Amino acid sequence: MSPTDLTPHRLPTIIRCAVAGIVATAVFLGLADILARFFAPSASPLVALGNTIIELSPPALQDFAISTFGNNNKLVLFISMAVGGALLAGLLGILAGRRLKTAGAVFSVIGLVFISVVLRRPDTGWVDVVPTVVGLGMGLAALTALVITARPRASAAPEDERPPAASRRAFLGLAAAGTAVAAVSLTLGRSVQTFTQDVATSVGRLVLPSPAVRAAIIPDSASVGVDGVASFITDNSEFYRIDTALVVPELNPEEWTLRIHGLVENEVLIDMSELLSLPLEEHHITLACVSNPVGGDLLGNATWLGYPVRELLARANPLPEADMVLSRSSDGFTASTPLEALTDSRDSLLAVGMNGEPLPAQHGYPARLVVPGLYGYVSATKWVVELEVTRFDQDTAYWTERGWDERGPILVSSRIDVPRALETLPSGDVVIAGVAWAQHVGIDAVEVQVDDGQWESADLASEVSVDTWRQWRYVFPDAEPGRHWVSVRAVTADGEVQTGERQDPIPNAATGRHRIDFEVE
Ligand SMILES: Nc1nc2c(c(=O)[nH]1)N[C@H]1C(S)=C(S)[C@@H](COP(=O)(O)O)O[C@H]1N2
Ligand SMILES: [Mo]
Repeated sequence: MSPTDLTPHRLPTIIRCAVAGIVATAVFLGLADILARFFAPSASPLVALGNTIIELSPPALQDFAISTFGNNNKLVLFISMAVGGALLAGLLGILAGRRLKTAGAVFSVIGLVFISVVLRRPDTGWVDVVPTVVGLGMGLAALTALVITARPRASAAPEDERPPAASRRAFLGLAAAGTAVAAVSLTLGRSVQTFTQDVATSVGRLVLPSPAVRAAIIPDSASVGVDGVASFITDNSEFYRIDTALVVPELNPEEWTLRIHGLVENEVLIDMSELLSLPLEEHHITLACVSNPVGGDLLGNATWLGYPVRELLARANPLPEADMVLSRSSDGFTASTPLEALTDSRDSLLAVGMNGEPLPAQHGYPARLVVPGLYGYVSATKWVVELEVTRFDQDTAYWTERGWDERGPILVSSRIDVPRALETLPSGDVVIAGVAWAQHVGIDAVEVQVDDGQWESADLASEVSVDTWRQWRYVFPDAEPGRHWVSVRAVTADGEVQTGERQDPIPNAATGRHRIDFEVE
């Protein structure tokens, strides 16, 4: 055999051992993950670790991940975990090749770390460590068996690094079996449908009542009719998703309740059948994420069906000293909403429907808050189970503890959707179009500046509600061939002009004007 012959069954011992470490770790985490389906969601060591990383990562990193990867931030986290984990597991396998006992001890210590990570989650108790313990045992067994077959026999001639053929086959067989076990468990463990038939079918079963108050009819004139501009209503499947939940919480609407307590005269407990029997209202409201970068797409507009939070709070009757409502989700996320935004005349909803359907699981099924005029992180709690009436000087919320503004009002902003950045267009008139928003204040004007010329007024689509975004359109006449650039700014109904001063999202949203360059042929 030539020294460079690295066909799979001729791999050097060190690589076989690294493979052993990776396969054994995958067996551990895969088996624990599938077993966890019978326990709490965070009983999966993988899920618990991912959630712990999210929770403990510095706010700047979390903000970077959301601003840069947007809806894909969790995928990026998973991939980083997989790459980092495989590296560590490979090293562990190599160690096992030299000192199996030491590696076994390290493996067990890692297992203990996973156990403590699982126990730290808000939704787990002692029994939820069972999947990790069982997985750990199987992983250790896999590591031992794999490493023993991966190592050259002591009896082999010293110059022959390779184990005998029988042992090579045993190693390959074991490695393939281990990989199959891990792959099947992870695939089944991660496919929500497998063990959640009852939730999946109850998603289908929650029948929304028709609204007592219907949303405004959306006229054709709410759209400027330019292809490529975000449509006035965002499809549920295209709606941005931002949350700290690595695994989407699965709440059974039959067991769901919302508890209102704290600085209130009466504690209120409401369940789903009572909620659905109340006169529900439908409103178009544009939701936005504070982490949205200038020109970004972390916002969307939907028709929400729900019950006014104002009415629920009136039942509870907040005490005069209260000034904040801390809403809490089933997975421990919290948002601090100024009490006033939930009791004034705006259409703050405890929502159960989104664009004519029950809330999709990712968007808070079976119930969430939607508050016009405030960023999602201080108001739009998904999977909401609790409203604690309190005070800003007494309580803080998830993102406030990480350096973000405690009140989070939405800032006026605008975006160019057409043309696309760096698009090449034929000469002549150039259609420029996009959206602008200043929820709960309203957009009065949008202005466009091409090539550092005058600020020109864009045409506005008709206003459906001050709580929604508004499309705009401007035709730049007779564009000369060559490079051009365009900026946009919006003016609110209060006369506030969107600032051109650039500021990062933290602590209270990015500012600055969206600008794109395009080319005319
Ligand atoms: N339970 C829970 N609710 C949450 C969050 C969260 O992390 N957990 N994120 C908030 C943030 S930051 C935003 S911008 C909105 C996004 O709502 P969406 O995912 O339905 O678009 O949800 C809010 N509600
Ligand atoms: Mo957000």
